[in-house]
Amino acid sequence: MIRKFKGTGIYKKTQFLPIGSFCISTRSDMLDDRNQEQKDSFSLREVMEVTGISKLVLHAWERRYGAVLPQQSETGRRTYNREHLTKLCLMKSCVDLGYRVGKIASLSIQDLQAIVSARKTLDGLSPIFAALATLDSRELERLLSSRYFALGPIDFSKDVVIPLMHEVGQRWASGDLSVAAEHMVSAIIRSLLGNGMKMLAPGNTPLHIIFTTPEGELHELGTLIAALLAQGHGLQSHYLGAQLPAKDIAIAAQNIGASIVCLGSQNARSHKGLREINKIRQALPEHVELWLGGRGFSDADCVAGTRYLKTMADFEAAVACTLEGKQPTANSQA
Ligand code: B12
Repeated sequence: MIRKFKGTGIYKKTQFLPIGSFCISTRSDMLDDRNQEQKDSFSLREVMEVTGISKLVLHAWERRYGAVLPQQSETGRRTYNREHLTKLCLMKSCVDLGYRVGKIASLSIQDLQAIVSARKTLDGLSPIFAALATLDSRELERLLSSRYFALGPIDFSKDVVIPLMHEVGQRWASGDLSVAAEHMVSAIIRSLLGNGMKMLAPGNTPLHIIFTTPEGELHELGTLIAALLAQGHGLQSHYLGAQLPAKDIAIAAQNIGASIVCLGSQNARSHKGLREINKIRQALPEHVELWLGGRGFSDADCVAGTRYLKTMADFEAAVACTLEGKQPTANSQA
């Protein structure tokens, strides 16, 4: 239900998004679309109405934590600006999520937004974790496939797979998720992402890029996602599976006519490190670029003639540069 707050152009929405065991109010999201008049000064009463924070609590947040500093008239009447209002809305959402005011009062609007949206993403994943807890593979497959078909392989990778697998890793490390559950979700995602390569239109540029992981590295989902992204950008992606020996990488690069070989790693201890990367570099012709993607290569980022790309954003930027014909900045030191 939405009702207009008399004379202000502000609407109070008495509707909350039920998210997991918490309720995140949609107040801060509402500010922009609602206030077309671009009003930038709000009375205490308006702030209380929009944020749902009582006068007592609001004053305590200001006094004790310096959450916002509204202008005060000689008679003590407070005037808040839009930034104050946004911050207070976000703070209220965080408090509803269980955060202590003392911990969040000094955060910026961007940081508060990040907390709220990370929580929303995570709560959107709660049916998936419920299926994982009971090892219900049919339900898990249904939930993941519906998201995959709704979003398409690229957005599914970015918006579902990366946050989901991160959380799987956390829960697995803390013993809250079984190894069987982690294997189950990895297998389903592996199969969906593999299918994604077929779903995407083939690259429309003459650039061929091959993807694999070095021997020992079983983590392949990040590499598969990179292959999908590259294809989405118009490169001709070839995903060769995980753990390809150096000499076979070189043969594949030659047979395919690849101008880039991209290796992925999510755990530095899984592969043989610098020695293996040097071996692969030497096996490849000089004109073939060697890109190293993922956190597992943070130690190998100094190998001459390679390019280290820590995140998917780094990878997409490198692809964009390549397409624009800019020279990549390969490492120069040995
Ligand atoms: C799924 C998984 C597995 C699966 C992999 C299945 C598969 N088919 O890929 C299996 C069961 C095989 C596995 C095994 C192991 N795993 Co594991 N695994 C994971 C888990 C849960 C998810 C990994 C994943 O796919 N994430 C999705 C990717 C896309 O996200 P990301 O890792 O955050 O990657 C980001 C960047 O690094 C980058 N990126 C990643 N890859 C690539 C590739 C390219 C080309 C580019 C450009 C960018 C890029 O993009 C992402 C977003 O920016 C992680 C937990 C986690 N927090 O990541 C642990 C994790 C990676 N595993 C870990 C460990 C310790 C292991 C084992 C050693 C466990 C064991 N005792 O046996 C073995 C090692 C096996 C081996 N020899 O490789 C640790 C690594 C710790 C570390 N030092 O970094 C993690 C972090 C878990 C943890 N919290 O401790 N694992």
